[in-house]
This record gives sequence, structure tokens and C-alpha cells, in this order.
Amino acid sequence: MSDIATKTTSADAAMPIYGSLGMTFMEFPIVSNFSESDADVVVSGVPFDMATSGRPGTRFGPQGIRQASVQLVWEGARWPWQFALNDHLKVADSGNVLFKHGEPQTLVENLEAHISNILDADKSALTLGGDHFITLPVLRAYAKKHGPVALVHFDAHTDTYSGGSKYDHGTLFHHAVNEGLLDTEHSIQVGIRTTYELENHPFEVLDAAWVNDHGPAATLERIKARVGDKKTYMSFDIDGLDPAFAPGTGTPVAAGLTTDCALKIIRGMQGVNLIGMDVVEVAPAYDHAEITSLAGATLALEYLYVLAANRGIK
Ligand SMILES: [Mn+2]
Repeated sequence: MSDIATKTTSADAAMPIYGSLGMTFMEFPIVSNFSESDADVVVSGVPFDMATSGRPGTRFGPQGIRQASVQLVWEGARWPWQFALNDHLKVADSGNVLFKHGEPQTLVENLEAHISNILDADKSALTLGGDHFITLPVLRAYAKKHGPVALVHFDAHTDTYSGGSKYDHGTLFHHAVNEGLLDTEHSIQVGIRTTYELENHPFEVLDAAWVNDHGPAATLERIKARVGDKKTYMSFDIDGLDPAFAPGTGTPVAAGLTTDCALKIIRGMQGVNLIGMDVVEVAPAYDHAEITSLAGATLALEYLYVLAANRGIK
């Protein structure tokens, strides 16, 4: 007898992709008690967009990415990887980080504590924003655990502006540097195509035109030379992609990376000592046909395959 004959809802039985509840990233199991979980990686949503300077809406990013990720579940062993992720890496979804709306400081505190709980249980974090401000509390937790980390940062903007406000998605790396959270000598920004102070800029920059002219292999060479064997955190602002590939974001900038280029760069990060990633600035209200949410979900999934591959799986 088939499942359909004995079960009546998608909570009870495997469904085709259009019937999934889409509640967790990649339909990974939900986890709340990290110390009792065997997960290697914990996914968290951070539905926060109060630090946005342009169009708001990234509070719906985590659910947009989760919903789009349902389209990626069927493949099992994602092309071109020759293994099934679930056979080599345990991933769980912890749901969304809580905070009081209108009180951003509660997000700052809860998010840092949440990520610290994940890291103290010897797991790593994959965090879905939310606007880019959320990376600052995440990096505070990472630096507390690991010391200053190398950063690979994809973005149209450097987010190093010094003149912003306390809660500001354009200033987080300015604060992260000042707080000593980053190993700037081994950090690099990729896809930049907006103005920043060239003098005393602490990071190496591969601007979008350079990446588009030279391609993923040359870009990877520069990234790997910069981060070396350092513990490396990756932050992916979806506006690093061209608006043609990621229209659903608050501050799009023309002439960015293709999704193909970004995927090839992340796929090529094998061998880098990756310890965490976030995907931020997905704003589904401006999206079309889930292009942006799907790009975000795919980039995050590719990162998980790289983590599995880094364990020596062929
Ligand atoms: Mn940006």
C-alpha cells in the first residue's frame, strides 16, 4: 500500500516538492538542544531588518531561502558532487533567533548568545539573514571562540563606513575591525562596486569588474593566497550578485557577479579552513520567481558540500 493510501497530510508522508511544508532549510531536522544534537552544522534564521538603509524586507529572508531550498532537496547528491551530503555531514535547523521588535539590542544579545551556544557545542553556524548588521553579533561569538578570524566577504559594498548609526548594515565591518574580531591581514572582499576609502582600507579588495574580467579560477587563487590556512568565516551579501541574478535585495547595484561565478568560487573553496558562513540581504518582496531566494539557498548548500568535501570525502 502506498504512503498516500495511509497518510492524509504532508506532515505524515513524503510529498513532491510543491507539497513540502518548507519549514526548515533543506528539510533538515529541527534542533533546539545543541549539546544533545549530533549535528555538525546548525542553520539559524535571523529575521531582522531594522539596520537597513535602503528598502526593508530582509526580515522575510530566512523563510524565503528555506522555502526556495525545498527545490534543492530532491537531488540528494547535488551536481557535480559525487556524494550525498546527508551521508557525510549532519545539518540541523534551529529556527529563527528571537528578539523584541523595536528593541534591536535584544537581537544583538540573543544572536551572539545563540551563536556562542552553537560554537560551544563544537558545531559551526550557517546563518540566514536578515540584513548585514546581523553578521556583527555572529562575528563577536566567533571571535570569542576562535580569536580573530579571516574573512571572505562577497558584497557590492565594503560595509566599512565609519559614519553610520549604532545599528547599521553599512558599518558592521568597520566595527568588526575596531573590535578586533577579524584577522584583516588575511581577509578579502569580493564583488565590490561602490565607493570606499581607498587609503587605510584594511582588506584586500577584488572588485566586481576584476572578478568578471578574470573569472572564478583567478579569483580563487587570490582568495586562497590571502586567507592561507587561517580559520575563515565567509559572509555572502546577496547583492554581491548582479541584480539580474539577485533582484530581491534592498540595495541592488548593477554589474555584479553571476550566480555561476559565485558558485564556482564557493565550490573551489575546498581546502580552505572554513568555520562558518552567512547569507544575508535576501528580501523576497522585491524578488521575481524566487530567483534571489534560490540563489541564496544554492550558495548556502554549496558551502555545506565544501564542508563535507573538506573532511576528505571524494
Ligand atoms: Mn551589500
